[in-house]
Order: sequence, then C-alpha cells, then structure tokens
Amino acid sequence: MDRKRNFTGSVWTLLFVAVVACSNNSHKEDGAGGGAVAETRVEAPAFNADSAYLYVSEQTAFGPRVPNTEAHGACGDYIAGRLQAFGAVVYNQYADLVAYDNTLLKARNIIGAFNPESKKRVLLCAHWDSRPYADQDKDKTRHRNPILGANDGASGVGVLLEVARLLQEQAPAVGIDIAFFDAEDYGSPYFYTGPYKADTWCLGSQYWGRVPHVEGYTARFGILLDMVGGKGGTFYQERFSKQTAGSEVKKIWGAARRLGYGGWFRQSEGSEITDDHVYVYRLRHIPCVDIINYCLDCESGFGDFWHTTDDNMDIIDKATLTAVGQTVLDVIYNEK
Ligand code: AHN
Ligand code: ZN
Repeated sequence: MDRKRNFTGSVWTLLFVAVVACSNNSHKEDGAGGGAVAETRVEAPAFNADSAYLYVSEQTAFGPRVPNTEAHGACGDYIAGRLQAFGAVVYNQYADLVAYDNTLLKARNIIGAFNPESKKRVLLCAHWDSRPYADQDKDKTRHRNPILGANDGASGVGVLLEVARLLQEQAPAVGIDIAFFDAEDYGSPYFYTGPYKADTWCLGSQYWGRVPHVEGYTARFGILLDMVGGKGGTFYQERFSKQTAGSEVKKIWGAARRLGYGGWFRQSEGSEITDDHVYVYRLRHIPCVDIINYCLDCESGFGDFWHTTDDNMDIIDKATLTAVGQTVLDVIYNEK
C-alpha cells in the first residue's frame, strides 16, 4: 500500500465532504425524492469516461466472449488482471455449467473484493460473457453468429472496472464486491427445437447464488449493470427491482436526478426482466437493482442493437457510461 496516496486520499475525502442542499424545487418531474431536505452528501470521485471506454474497447478487441472460446479465456484473464491491479482481492470461480442444449460451458465468475474485512458491504455486478447468437439481427443469415456485445456485456464491465480503479484511489466507508458473472447470455435461442429447460439465462449468477465466493456471503444490496453504454440509452425502474429493492431504486434514481442524469434515469416503471439480479435476490436474498437499457418504443424492449451484429463500439457513448458510473459512485460513497 502506498502511504502517501492514502494520506492524500483522506485529505481529498475531507475536502470533498460538501453540504449539498437539495435544490430540486426547480425540477418539475414526477417527484420521487419529495421535499427539499438539506442533506450532507459526500462528493464521490469523478468517473473518467475515457478510461471506462478504453476498458470496454479492450474487451471487444478480444472478439465475442462466448464461453468455451479462446477469446473468452483471454478476456477473463484480462478482467481478473485489471481487478488485481486495482488492489482487489480476486476470486476466480470456475464451474462447468450446463447450457439449454446440454453443452458443458467452462464458465468463470470473477469477483473482486475491496476492503474485505468490512461487514458493511455493497455488491456491484455485471455479466462479462457475450451472446453466442445474433438472433435479433435483421439479417437472418447472421442469427447463429456470436455478437461482440460492446453494450451487452462489455459496457457494464467497463463501468465497474473504472469504479474499481477509483476505489483504489479513495476508499468509501463500506466494503465493495464487484462480481463479473459468466454465462448470462447463453439463454435458449428461438431456433432451438430440443426439449424445454427452465432458467437457461444467467447461469453464472445462478451458480454463484448457490455457491458464493465466500461462504455465507451477503451484502446490504446489489446493483447490476446491463447494457449501460449505448447511445441514447434510457433506464426505467425495472419492475422486479422495484418490488424487491424499492428503497434502493429510489436511492439510485434520486442520485441520478440530483447529478443531472434524469434524462437517462427515467422516473417510471419498466417491465420485469429476467437478469442476474433475480438470482442474486432469490438465491442469496440480497435486494439487487438492475440498471438496464430499456426502450419503450422499440420492438425488442432493449434497443435496436440488442443481440445484433450492430452491438459494437460504434454505439458506445461516453456520456451514457458517465451517467451510470457517476451515479453508482455517488450511491456507494454515500453509504455509511
Ligand atoms: C431475457 O432476454 C430473458 N433477459 C434479458 C437479459 C439479458 C440478455 N441481458 C442481456 N442480455
Ligand atoms: Zn444479451
């Protein structure tokens, strides 16, 4: 540990404990957050979008990160390496998981623990694999090709790697665990005609939910990032999150609005989505909020790039990465 950096870090923290009077009287939105109560808030470190963008592009440079491929293995090493470089205690969970068609997936969940001694913990998570099928592509001949998953996969990881980098520079009051789940996106495609199987999405988080990286692991709450880097992205309050982690949804959307990201974080409900947060809640009983791109007026619900060959670096927007990253930072640096 670098003593000088720790010292400067502490001074920084002290300097930046700012009293922010809630000045949301001017906002005319539908009013979550309510009255203007003065509140002491810690100013979180500044999210660096260039850095996050670089982490997204470094993942896509490996190619599609589909389990059982070389690119997948190499990208897993890259992610674990970044976490380690940022000072996390890194856990690699290797597991053979059974896919919808009984393919055995050599899966790897990668977890980085910051301040592991603390009993006060917050879980941040994202999936790091990419889908083996572009089964929503407008060109049918591409439906069995893997996707690059710049938004669907790499964006959540990129944002959280940038959070990890900042955690090393300035520690918040709580311990943070960053979990990168594998095999989220290997769910049964429409063209599969074999016998039905339940729960074919989110295989990595299902495994972790049953066998956490630390025995009996728990956290106050979790935040899942999924497709958080797309141009024109919008984040509605996903219904399962609202029902099982309502106060955290309020906290996150309130923080986003205060920071000026209300255009991304919409104060209305989105439909229920099967995603890693469902298993985090069901299997570990940790309330977990899914911040996921959702689109009211597009066919798929998840945007026009979703599960297509267009999900590449061209659609990644630094402003969206910042809206999500800075909001997450604000929330975790304000946990006492
Ligand atoms: C389903 O399509 C069942 N869930 C969406 C979860 C997902 C897929 N997130 C990214 N890719
Ligand atoms: Zn997907």
